[in-house]
Amino acid sequence: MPEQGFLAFPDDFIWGVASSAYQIEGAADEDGRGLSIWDTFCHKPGAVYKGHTGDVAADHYHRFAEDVDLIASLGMHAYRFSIAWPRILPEGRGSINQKGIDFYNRLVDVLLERDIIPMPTLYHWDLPQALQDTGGWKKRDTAKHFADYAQVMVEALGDRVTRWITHNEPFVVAVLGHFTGEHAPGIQDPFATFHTAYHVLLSHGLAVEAMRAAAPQPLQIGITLDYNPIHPASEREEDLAAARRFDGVRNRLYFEPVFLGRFPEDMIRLFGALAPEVRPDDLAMMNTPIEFLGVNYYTRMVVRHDSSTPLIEAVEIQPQGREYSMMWEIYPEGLHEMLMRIWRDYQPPAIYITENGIPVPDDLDHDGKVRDYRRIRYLRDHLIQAHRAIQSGVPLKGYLHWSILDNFEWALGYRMRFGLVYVDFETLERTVKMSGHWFAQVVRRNGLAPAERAPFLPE
Ligand code: IFM
Repeated sequence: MPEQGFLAFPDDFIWGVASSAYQIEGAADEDGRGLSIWDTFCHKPGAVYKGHTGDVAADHYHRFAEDVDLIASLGMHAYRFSIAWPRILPEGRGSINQKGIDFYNRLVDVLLERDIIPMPTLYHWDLPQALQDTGGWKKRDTAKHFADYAQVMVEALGDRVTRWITHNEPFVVAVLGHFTGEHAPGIQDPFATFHTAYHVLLSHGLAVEAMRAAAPQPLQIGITLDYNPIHPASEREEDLAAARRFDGVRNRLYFEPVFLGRFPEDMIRLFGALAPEVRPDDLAMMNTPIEFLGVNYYTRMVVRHDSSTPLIEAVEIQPQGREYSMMWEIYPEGLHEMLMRIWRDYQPPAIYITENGIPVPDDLDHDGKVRDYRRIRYLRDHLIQAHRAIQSGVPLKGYLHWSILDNFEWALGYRMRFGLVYVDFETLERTVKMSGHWFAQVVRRNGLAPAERAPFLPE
């Protein structure tokens, strides 16, 4: 008999952890890896916090077996990692680097030996620099090259890997990479923004088609989209309209093509001459049926009308009296709101939370422990909302925490620690944090016991 008040997850629920190649692998110029746009960006003075780079990162390339042991020791069912395109095709296309394939072969084999489901993401932002040099995601050709790369990977791993994610967070690629320029390739060009989104989404559909054609067995393919509930700062008509526009740029622009086979009309109008020419057969390709949606949730956004902000005429505000992490407002109920809306509006066949986590300025205590109680509270509060969504009928099939290891947080460098496992970036030694032990217990019991739901008290 389960304890009273125990929040049990479905028997087949998949628990896991996530990472991405550039953020943990290091070994930037080893074994024939080509340059990616993040290598170039990180070495640009002033682009990344304190000039940090992913050159070494958590050195996962050399320590992957130890890292898989850690994942196994926490009892995880699945591991979401990404494949570095420039390790496989140093020029982005053409000749294949066998050593790159060998690395992911070894990683997959070690995972399978430990009964951990590999869930690779094909694109987590590290475009080969050679493709950027010919126009990057602004160019339609890049979508075709991505599909070819996806095919290479399915030919290499598709006998053992059945769950695949094409892209991670196309919004970030389009907006942070090509509008604000905070991310590689550091472009600030409104024209490039929608074109990038268009080509990334097109490449998703082309890749799904190529992967299915190359697969030796049926695959489950999905895409990971990030989502923020957008709340108006007030009930004033202009703030409501601003929130609707923000939601369009932030969420609908990506969900509608993938699930409804269209771009939102209001977005086409908003972008006007900055919008790409939309071809019906491209929309059909973006809307290719997939087996699941991966969704990343971190926070909500509260926005108000602001006529001085170009194009969108809306700005994000930080409501008073709320709790914030080092990066965002902590808003667990937004996870439930998001899942309900996605389920109502888009009806994906299955949903996985492929990322959710919090940056905490963790440190080792004198006894070698990392007491990251804030992360435990964050996790607990979000899992309660995930459970609530399942009770409401959402086909939520898994939860993968971001991240397994502390890692390179893009333009914010190593200052932001998201891991369940602490990494000392001098010695590269790993220490499982309190949150890692706590999460392992949730996984073991397949749910949360009442004690874990009560406010967490430091020991
Ligand atoms: O670290 C990132 C990850 O690469 C993509 N999703 C958000 C995380 C935290 O910012």
